[in-house]
Amino acid sequence: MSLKLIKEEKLLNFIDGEWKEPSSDEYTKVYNPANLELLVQVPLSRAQDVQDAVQTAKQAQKSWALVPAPQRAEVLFRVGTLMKERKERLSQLLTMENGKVIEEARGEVQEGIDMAFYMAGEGRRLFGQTTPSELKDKFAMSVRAPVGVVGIITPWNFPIAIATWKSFPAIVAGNAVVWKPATETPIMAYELARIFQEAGLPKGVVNVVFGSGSTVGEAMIEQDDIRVISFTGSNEVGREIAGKCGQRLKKVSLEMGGKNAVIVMEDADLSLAVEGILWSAYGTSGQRCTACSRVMVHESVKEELEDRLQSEIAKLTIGNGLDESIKVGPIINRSGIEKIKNYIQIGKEEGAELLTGGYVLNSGEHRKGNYFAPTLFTNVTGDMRIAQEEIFGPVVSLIPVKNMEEAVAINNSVEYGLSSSIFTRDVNKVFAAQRDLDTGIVYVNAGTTGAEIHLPFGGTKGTGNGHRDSGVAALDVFTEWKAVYVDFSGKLQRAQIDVE
Ligand code: UN1
Repeated sequence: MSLKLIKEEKLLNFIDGEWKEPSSDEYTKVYNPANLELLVQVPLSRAQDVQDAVQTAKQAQKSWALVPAPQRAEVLFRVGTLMKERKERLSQLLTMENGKVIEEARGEVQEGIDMAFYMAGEGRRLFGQTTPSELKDKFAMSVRAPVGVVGIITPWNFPIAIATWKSFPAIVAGNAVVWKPATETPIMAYELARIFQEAGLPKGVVNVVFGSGSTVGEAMIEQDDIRVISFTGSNEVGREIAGKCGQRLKKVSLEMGGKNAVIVMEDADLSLAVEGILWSAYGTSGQRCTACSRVMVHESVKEELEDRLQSEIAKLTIGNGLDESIKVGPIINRSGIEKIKNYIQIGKEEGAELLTGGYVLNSGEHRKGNYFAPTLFTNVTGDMRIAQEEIFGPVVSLIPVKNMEEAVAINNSVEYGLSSSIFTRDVNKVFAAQRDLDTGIVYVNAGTTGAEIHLPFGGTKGTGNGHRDSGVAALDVFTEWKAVYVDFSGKLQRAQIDVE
């Protein structure tokens, strides 16, 4: 299946409102993971391109910051409208470059549309506080000021949604953006840049520089004029970025994955739990930061859950996500497949029992793409590597437990803390679990995926460094608090001293 939705064979960087060749003249090829067809070539830019983008952004930001926020928001309303008009085209392109099935691609594009309208609304809020002064005839308030130029580094697994989570709050708050999208999924960046252009975003407010993390990402960190780096990606890379940004006193916001778990208690609605596990574990082929990869199940319902999951897994259709009947798409690339294969081996060696899956699908239609069979291990213990480390594939480990306390302790025993879920009908367990689960997101009677854009997104421990994407919390990443004191007494009043 070959849909020629974009004309370009080579994508270009987007700097100062124009499409520019990279200074390197080097490109890398982007393939559709469903059939390995060549989609486009993407620039491997150099530090010089980043510098050009930053200089442009710096100039553009000065006048953009002076545009009243409600007018800045008008651009986002137009961006949202254009995304809505192009939803189907964007979704198809997203499926082609990322592999996620078309229904999920539509969901991801919708997430971006929602973010556009939500953040456009912030143009009329961007709330600060007014507060009394301790002195007479003095007024005190805090306002949000833009930080200046921000750098955003986005992953391939949500190439448009996460780009909107980071760029839209930055824009509405009066910043300019230098954006490095993942080289695996450049088409969404190209499409979004075109939408910014058509929506009338002034030149230079958003700049896209394609290329590798080690060259372009590194150059972004080294640019003193980039005051914030917002990154979503691996824990390993995130730590490196944080270290380098720390040295430079650059603010850095990190979102680095998870080892998310569903807890199924003895009183759970098992049909609902099965649906929730299937959707959050095998949807997106497990390539979500929020994907469920562990299930702590009460021992009294373990066998029934195993049986039901196995029979539902057998019904999952796997293939090219452009086909509406397909439920599970491909894995992004060969190295993703290799990583998953390696964990299957580790699981077997650790003594986990493989119930289904555990192999690469490489016959018939599947031969052409990167497909991995949905996999279920059971009799896993919480300390096994397959229950501790992020696999980023369609692999679930069932861990039998005796009670909720044990399940919560296992949930909290991993390095990550993004999302967790509990299936129970007991209100006491619900409230205790939401308090005790050490994750940034907790679901009750739903799987571990499906965060909504007006709530904070992120997590504890190795998932992040205390910041959040999405919701009002995102504004904290892209603004500086400024405290403003206005003394209208006509005399010099000294705080902490001239008080009766
Ligand atoms: C991610 O996997 O990095 O909650 C983002 C969800 C989606 C976002 C996932 N709304 O699963």
